[in-house]
Amino acid sequence: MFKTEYVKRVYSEVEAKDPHQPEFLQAVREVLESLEVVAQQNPAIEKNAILERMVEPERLIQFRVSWMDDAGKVQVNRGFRVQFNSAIGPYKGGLRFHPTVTASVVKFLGFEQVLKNSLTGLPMGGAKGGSNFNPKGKSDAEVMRFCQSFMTELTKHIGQFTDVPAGDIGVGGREIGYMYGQYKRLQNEVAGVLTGKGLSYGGSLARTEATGYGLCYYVQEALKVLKSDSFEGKTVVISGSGNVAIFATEKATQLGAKVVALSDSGGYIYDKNGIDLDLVKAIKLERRGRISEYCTQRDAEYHEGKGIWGIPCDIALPCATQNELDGEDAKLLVKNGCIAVAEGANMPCTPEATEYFLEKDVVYAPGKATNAGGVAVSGLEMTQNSMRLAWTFEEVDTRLRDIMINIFQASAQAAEKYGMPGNLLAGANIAGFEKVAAAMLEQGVSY
Ligand code: NDP
Ligand code: 2IT
Repeated sequence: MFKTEYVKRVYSEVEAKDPHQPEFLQAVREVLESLEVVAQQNPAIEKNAILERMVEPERLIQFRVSWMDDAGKVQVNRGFRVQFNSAIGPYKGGLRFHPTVTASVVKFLGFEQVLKNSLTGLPMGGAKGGSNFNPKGKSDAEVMRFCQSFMTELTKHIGQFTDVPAGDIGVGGREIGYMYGQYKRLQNEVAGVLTGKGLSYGGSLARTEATGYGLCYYVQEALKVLKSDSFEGKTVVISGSGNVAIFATEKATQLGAKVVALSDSGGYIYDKNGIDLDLVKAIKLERRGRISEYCTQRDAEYHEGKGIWGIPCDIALPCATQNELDGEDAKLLVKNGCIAVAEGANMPCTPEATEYFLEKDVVYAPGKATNAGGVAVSGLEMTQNSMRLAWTFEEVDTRLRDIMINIFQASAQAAEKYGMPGNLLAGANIAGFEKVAAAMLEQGVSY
């Protein structure tokens, strides 16, 4: 609960304006709780209505996306782009294609993206977008027609110096390619307007791996500094089996851990011998199949539904979606000896789970810090596009690792500075906020 009148008022105004946006309210509440102490010590924040401006997006665009399916039927979806904050650079953030996408979901993601992008140290503002379009079960031709229609409207609002979208759930290389092709045709211009592009037309090496790898670099550093420990010999449970989960599995394994479980929205697999990642890649990346198929080829268990957090592990990496790990799951993990939880997904832990981890002294790190490697390498892709150069995998990967270590250090230092040592959640929120707030103050009452 809030302690100061100022923050209490800011939150209740958001609640009154957006009572039907639970995900957005959840994200705002968590951040405001961390920033209360900062606002108390810096009167310029209240005087210049910085928090009021932070919680109000600069622009929210909603649009109709009509397209024709393979049967010749016209389908209608809803598209969004929220351009949340441009204080430190052009808007930047992913696009999500999933039936659960609403204004609330894109606003929570855009709000978090502002602080995440700030933490990377690169000059990027925060944005997010997407559609309630469900790519599952659609043919490539249907996905292409949808993407072309989506981009026909989105193109009016983006640009390499304005807003640079990328992927997120349901948006990978295939979708980025179709959208990029349409942008280029509409604008008659070759520009780094999307990131996560294919390597043959301006993409960056290591962007595909970046979020999962970055997550593990952060955890490795946190374990080293806070516990004099590492991934070596640890048992790891990872939820999801998409882009983030797959490359988190790859890096955790390279760092000496054994990943024993992965999931999708249908259920989870448990392979006590350690996940065979080549098989997962073949199922998920090549065939767009279900994780249950793993058990037809390996001696492993498949369980329908949730329940993945009941598997005993040392380290848990939720990499699927928001609110996938609740208070009960947190209790189970701690009871089974889990020492670290780091978020590959955005807001995967409920507030009850987060609170429990902090209370029990589990190393807990929030997504806006731990999954920032994806957008960081997107920022590096923008740099390479502007320079008309392509760096090697090693060069990008080294920069990624440095950025993740910096994010851990900045978060730990901010937590320490405001009297909450070891609280990497508050630290990330504060470190991300300080730079954005300073930029907003210096630029006056513009937005
Ligand atoms: P993908 O689409 O590649 O994979 C998503 C995975 O999560 C799939 O296994 C999917 O299962 C599962 N999933 C999605 N929605 C749900 C749901 N409602 N319930 C249960 N499982 C679900 O997405 P990414 O790997 O790219 O993204 C995963 C998370 O990481 C998201 O929170 C995203 O915002 C975050 N993230 C992604 C970044 C990136 O660079 N891609 C960067 C930073 C954060 P199924 O196939 O059954 O739907
Ligand atoms: O949540 C995220 O940070 C992403 N989906 C990546 C955004 C990006 O612009 O690369």
